[in-house]
Amino acid sequence: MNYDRSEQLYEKARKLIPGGVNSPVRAFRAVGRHPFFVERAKGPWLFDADGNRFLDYVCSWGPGILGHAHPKVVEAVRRVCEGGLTFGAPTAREVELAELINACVPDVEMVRLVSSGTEAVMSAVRVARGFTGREKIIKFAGNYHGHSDGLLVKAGSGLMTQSVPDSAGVPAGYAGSTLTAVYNDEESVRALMEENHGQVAAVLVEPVAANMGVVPPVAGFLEFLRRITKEYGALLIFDEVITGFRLSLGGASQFTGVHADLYTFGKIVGGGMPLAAYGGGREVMSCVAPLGAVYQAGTLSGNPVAVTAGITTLKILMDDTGIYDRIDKKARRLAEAFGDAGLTVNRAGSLLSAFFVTGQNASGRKVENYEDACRCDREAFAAYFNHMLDRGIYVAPSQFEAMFVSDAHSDELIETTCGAIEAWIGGKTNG
Ligand code: HOZ
Repeated sequence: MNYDRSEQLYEKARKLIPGGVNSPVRAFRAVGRHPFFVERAKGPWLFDADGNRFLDYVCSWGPGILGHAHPKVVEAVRRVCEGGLTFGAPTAREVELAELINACVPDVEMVRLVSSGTEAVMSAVRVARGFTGREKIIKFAGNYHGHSDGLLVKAGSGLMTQSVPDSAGVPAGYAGSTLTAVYNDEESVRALMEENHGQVAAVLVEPVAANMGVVPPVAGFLEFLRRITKEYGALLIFDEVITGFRLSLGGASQFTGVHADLYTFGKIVGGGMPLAAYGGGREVMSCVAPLGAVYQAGTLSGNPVAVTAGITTLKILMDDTGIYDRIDKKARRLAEAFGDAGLTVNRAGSLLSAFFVTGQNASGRKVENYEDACRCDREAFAAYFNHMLDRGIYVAPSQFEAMFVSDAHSDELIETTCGAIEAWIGGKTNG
């Protein structure tokens, strides 16, 4: 494939934008090549500045559950733009989106709309602190909750890709009230709760971790978190920025049967526009200003264009009852292909990861936490990424990001992808 135009753009971008990109993982550093620059996208396809076409399993890192540029979403956005792009004042649409979120996730009796997942989680943590009057929070190594200061501690996603668990520039005092437990390890949570008795405001968790690759909770783990938070008077926050409206219409609480006190959403809830949300029960959310003393605000919060994209997307998901079964089936087929290729596969619904785990011991091949994920062979992952991209298939350029399946990925395209996975293994065996 020819990448001349992308190369030119990258050269220019590096002079103007740190690393040439507006979010680190996009720089493709972990896979030893330069990024392609996207010009447009439609359905399951991305088209770059050189006219190359890629079958897209990144789906904008999660929002694209319907595929790119769904005609109904695009039309609704086009129409709303005519009436103004931002008002900084309440609209009927915000009420409608709040109603839809509540219909999908009944635990969310009240919701605040914000502009990014980072903002949603940062605000939910503030609410938990304001509500409980406590300062500390427990998070899990390898879980990623956006880039607010206190949450960049043993974080997943781009920090794992760059092998830097903690960001520079975060004052020790901010990170000091963030305690880190081991995902899927009950004892590590109980020990922190005991050591910090009466000080923990919340346990913050990705109910299905998807920023150290996909790592589902082991049986009973979320139920344990629900019990122990109640026992110690802390809140349970589900960070559903990735899993919300993805695992099921009701997200992780419907998928796993475990209910949290606070939820954060992003990605799908904005239908491809910059919109995120946090919410929970009426009592907890009544802490938020102007009702209560927890302050949070934003000029573009509830932006009418983003809200319209979110409403339209959620309505499509609510009307099309078969969608979750379809994407689940497709992801299962991909998981089979990775499994046949001898890789460790983790999957939850339409989220999956193939892990290039090193070591021969079968029990050592499970990936259940940050340490397991860190043992993966990054060079082997990079070789696989490049093999797929050379065949026009774009998977996330990092071992530690999820593979997303959309409704626009036809069965035929899934089979093509399985063929490319088989060819990669074949090439390795023959080589
Ligand atoms: N943190 C997101 C991935 N887990 C953002 C990636 C991006 O948009 O570059």
